[in-house]
Amino acid sequence: MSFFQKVLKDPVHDEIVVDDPWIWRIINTSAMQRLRRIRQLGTSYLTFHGAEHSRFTHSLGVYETMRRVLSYLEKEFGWPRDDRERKLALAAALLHDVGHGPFSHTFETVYPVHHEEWTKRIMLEDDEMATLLAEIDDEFGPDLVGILNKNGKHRTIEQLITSQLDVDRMDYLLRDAMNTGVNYGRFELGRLIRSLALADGSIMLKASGVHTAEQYILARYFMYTQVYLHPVTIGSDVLVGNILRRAGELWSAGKLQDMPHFLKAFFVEQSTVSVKDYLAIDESTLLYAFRMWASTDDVVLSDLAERFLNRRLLAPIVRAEPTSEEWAALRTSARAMGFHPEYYISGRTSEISAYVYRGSGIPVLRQDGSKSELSMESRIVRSLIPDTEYRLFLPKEMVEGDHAVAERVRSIIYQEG
Ligand code: DTP
Repeated sequence: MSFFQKVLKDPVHDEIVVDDPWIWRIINTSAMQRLRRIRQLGTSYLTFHGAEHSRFTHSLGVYETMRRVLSYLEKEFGWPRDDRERKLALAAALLHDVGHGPFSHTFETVYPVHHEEWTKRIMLEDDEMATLLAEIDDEFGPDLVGILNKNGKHRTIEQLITSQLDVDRMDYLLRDAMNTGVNYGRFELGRLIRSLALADGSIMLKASGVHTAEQYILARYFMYTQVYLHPVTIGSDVLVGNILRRAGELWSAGKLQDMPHFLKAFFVEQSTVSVKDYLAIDESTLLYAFRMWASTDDVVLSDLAERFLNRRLLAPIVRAEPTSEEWAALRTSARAMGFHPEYYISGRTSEISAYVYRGSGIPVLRQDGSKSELSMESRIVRSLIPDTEYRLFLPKEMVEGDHAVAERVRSIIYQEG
């Protein structure tokens, strides 16, 4: 076989090495290339202007992280055992986010299908992708889906793709920190990889790696509290959600002419949306729709779209959830200023999951071979407990200024308990 190698420069890992032409062909599928048009952090670029990096660059980074993890595990623990297992791990890393949609998490609230479901459908139903995966063997695509479903057939790969110590997080923390310009997300990636152990098919942390893991867990904690759940970003998400909701309602009622054809399927009968329909939408298509709606006849939709495009966002107020009397008074104030309360006042509770994630911690392998768990070994990790924060979002005009409505609103929102 002739020598094949592609080396891509990368701001996080310096180089991403592709030495398998089959992986290169996956990277070049239209489903993967579409990820160039989906930002990794959704609307966070409206808060951190550098956050323009895409799901594509992250997917390559996850692939590279997996490649490095595999090379370490192969040397130290003799795993993966064969080329198929290695290909499965690399393809799972590369493709794990291929089902993300525009403004990922926000779009999922309006069109409630989780991106992981789309990832699985793309693997099995997109002709180009399914054909490539079947080149390895007929079970390859279904095995990748099995990894995402955590069916236990490839337990080590499952853990490396989704767990407290997964290659997804290892890449996104570093990449998101670098692109937003914050310092919180940093940790020693090489050292963390060398702290991994493989025991009975399970990925564990060597006891000597506890401090490295602490740094990584704290990085995640700070990235959530300071970046991912930033109130301005959540407010931008709320705005996107309200735009899509208004557009959907107008369209269903036959009151909206300006609907790009690629969005129609999502507003008619959601259960009939095909993989082809889904792959046709990305952030460029959604922003095109927003541009169109900014000059549509409906004043609510046009104002909301214009606010998003020109970053006139809703103001976030951190406070307790309003009582029903407070909600009623806020709605009356919104109407007094000409704002439709259903689209201009919203509340959101953000959950900071801290350490324990989806019910499991990080298993630690002690030097004597006994097993423990990271929070048992680390006081810092033990101190991280889940938390929630409520935020109220409303137009700045309702809160700022010395007019009577703003004074009334301020007296409602700042007077608690
Ligand atoms: P995790 O394993 O951390 O729970 P996940 O939900 O499995 O993550 P995703 O790739 O969907 O994996 O989410 C993680 C990425 O999305 C990461 O880059 C952080 C970013 N992110 C998470 N929440 C938000 C948010 N509210 N706004 C913007 N970006 C977000």
